[in-house]
Amino acid sequence: VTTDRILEGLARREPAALARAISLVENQSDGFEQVLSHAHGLLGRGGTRRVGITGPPGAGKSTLTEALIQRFRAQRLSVGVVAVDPTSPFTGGALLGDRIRMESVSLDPGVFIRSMATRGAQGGLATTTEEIADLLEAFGFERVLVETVGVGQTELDIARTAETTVLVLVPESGDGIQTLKAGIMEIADLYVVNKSDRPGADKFRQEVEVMLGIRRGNAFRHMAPHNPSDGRTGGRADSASRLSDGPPVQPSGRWQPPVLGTVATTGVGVDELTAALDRHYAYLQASGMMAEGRRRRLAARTRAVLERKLRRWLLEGTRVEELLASRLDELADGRRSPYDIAAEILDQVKAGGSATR
Ligand SMILES: Nc1nc2c(ncn2[C@@H]2O[C@H](COP(=O)(O)OP(=O)(O)O)[C@@H](O)[C@H]2O)c(=O)[nH]1
Ligand SMILES: [Mg+2]
Repeated sequence: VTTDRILEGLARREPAALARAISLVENQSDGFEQVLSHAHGLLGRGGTRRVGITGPPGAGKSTLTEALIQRFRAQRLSVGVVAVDPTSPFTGGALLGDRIRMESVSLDPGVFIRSMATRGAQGGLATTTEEIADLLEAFGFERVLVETVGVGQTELDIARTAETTVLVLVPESGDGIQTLKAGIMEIADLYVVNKSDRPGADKFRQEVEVMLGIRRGNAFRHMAPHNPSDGRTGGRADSASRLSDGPPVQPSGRWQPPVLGTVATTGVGVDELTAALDRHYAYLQASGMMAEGRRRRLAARTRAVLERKLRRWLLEGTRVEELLASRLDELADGRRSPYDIAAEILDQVKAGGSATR
């Protein structure tokens, strides 16, 4: 019944229904998959573009997001935003801070901003975020921005659910170069050195270009540029002397991720950023990567949904918990191992240990 009401509200394009649908998905409440399945039928029609924005805390992602929203609105494009915030008692205030700073756009009906807590979404955060982005697209937003905090695997997974991934770095973050060395740089399609008003920005940007193999430099000559791990970003240039101002697509036809400088607070470089987003979108379409990426994401999504269903069934639809409880003594006093018991439980479940109801 609730689900039907939400679906009706969505059909009438009521923001309140959208907010309820998002909560339903976020909490995986009854009927959430029904809403998502319905939304799925509305995807891929309006030419919505999704952009993931990630980077270390304080890099200026939210400020840049706001600047992008303003650019898109100037082009009369509607924008939906999902901001994934880490939920810790120490950073809980960040949510409110973001909301206040987003004030310039928050009263605009062409803009919908949703902050999402990371608490509780065990392991499925990237999937849940992508599903919320689906809801925004199904609702009709023409640009969907996904902001995540951090440069760990989870954040990258989230950012990569978008068609274009932007990694925001800042010159003064000493760990910037550590980030590069850790090899996570390869995942982005666009690199932004924000706070380019700060000293050392040009040098930092050049260092990033050297790390990506775009520019020949002295600083990291001893290190081999990273190779693409998944072919998504196209990896390093054939010629290390290529400058970032050169063509974005290499002779081999692969995308060369540009490194852009921005000052999000004043809007410097934001036009160049939107132009680079357009170029990347055009590249995705012309190269066939868009269709390929879509197939890959659909397969990944189906696997994730299947895993989620299996997990739920295992814990709620079988006697797993009961069997585990009955073997806890043997486990606790060391007679048996968790592996031994897990194998036994799985055997029993497979043999028909479905719900005892
Ligand atoms: N000097 C300078 N400050 C900036 C710039 N962009 C953002 N900031 C400031 O950096 C702080 C963190 O920005 P925020 O967008 O919240 O970062 P986020 O954590 O990455 O979302 C805020 O005080 C911004 O005003 C910039 O380009 N230059
Ligand atoms: Mg932020």
